[in-house]
Amino acid sequence: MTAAGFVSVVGRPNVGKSTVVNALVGEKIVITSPRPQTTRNTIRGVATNAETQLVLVDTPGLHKPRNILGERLNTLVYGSIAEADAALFVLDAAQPIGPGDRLIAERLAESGSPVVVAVNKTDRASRAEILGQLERAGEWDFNAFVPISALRGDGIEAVRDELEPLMPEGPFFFPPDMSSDQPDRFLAAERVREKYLARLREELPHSLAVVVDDIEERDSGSLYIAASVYVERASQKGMVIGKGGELIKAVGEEARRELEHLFGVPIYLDLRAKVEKDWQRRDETLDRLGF
Ligand SMILES: Nc1nc2c(ncn2[C@@H]2O[C@H](COP(=O)(O)OP(=O)(O)OP(=O)(O)O)[C@@H](O)[C@H]2O)c(=O)[nH]1
Ligand SMILES: [Mg+2]
Repeated sequence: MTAAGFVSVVGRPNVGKSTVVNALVGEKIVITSPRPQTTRNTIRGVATNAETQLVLVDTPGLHKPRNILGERLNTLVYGSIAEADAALFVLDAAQPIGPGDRLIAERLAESGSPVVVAVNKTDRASRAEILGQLERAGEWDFNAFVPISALRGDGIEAVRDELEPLMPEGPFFFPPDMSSDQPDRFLAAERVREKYLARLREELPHSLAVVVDDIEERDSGSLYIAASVYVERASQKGMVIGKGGELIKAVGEEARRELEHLFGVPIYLDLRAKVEKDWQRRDETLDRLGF
């Protein structure tokens, strides 16, 4: 008999949720970055063993919303918790448990779902910090508490071992060799955004949205992908293009290489910068950009 279920991966921004999802899946399917609020959608990654399929739902970091986008993201997370069979609550080993973590813990407790707590980034914390964090988290009435380093892959098996028995018996939701349910256009847009997040400073990353407008197979077996890079103000357009088009070219080149690896075919990636005034604050643009 097989078992399969959904695991909502939740926590504050930047604690490493997406890195944990990639580690569990064993493949990079969601983007990560040192900037908070990298993840903006609930993205499913699939990790299948002989008997059990975990459908991991990566979520945006829960935070105090500053605009409609922020409110929509938080609503997504709460919805994801409600729909899941279990939650994986990720904490940063080196950061004290704060009001944000306590709020998430309360919501999880209310949901009644089983919860596994992962204390992440142990490679960056002292032994005392890790033990302290496990002890404080241990005051919550959750199922298991596991120290991990998602970056190094430490503790990932232990997390799997804790999650698997929590999955209900039943058939797999996805074919066992499938690692993500995301459409190619979304994966492509996210890779472009990730390359920008790595290169842009402070507030600009939050103003960025990437949309794939066109994706076509060419006769030669290659893929043609056209994507728009949206910013919120005319003054930001030059920043994403760079002097003489240098930045947009470099980002396009890096994203193209990773996408060729991901899709296994030659890729032609065409990037255009566009201004969409205050897109994060308007329902109409949020709908159109796919949030
Ligand atoms: N040292 C160390 N860094 C880590 C570890 N896990 C994640 N990181 C880094 O922490 C940063 C944030 O990781 P993400 O996986 O993007 O975090 P997230 O929780 O998904 O962030 P949001 O989507 O913005 O909420 C990235 O720079 C990761 O490389 C870890 O185990 N050790
Ligand atoms: Mg993330």
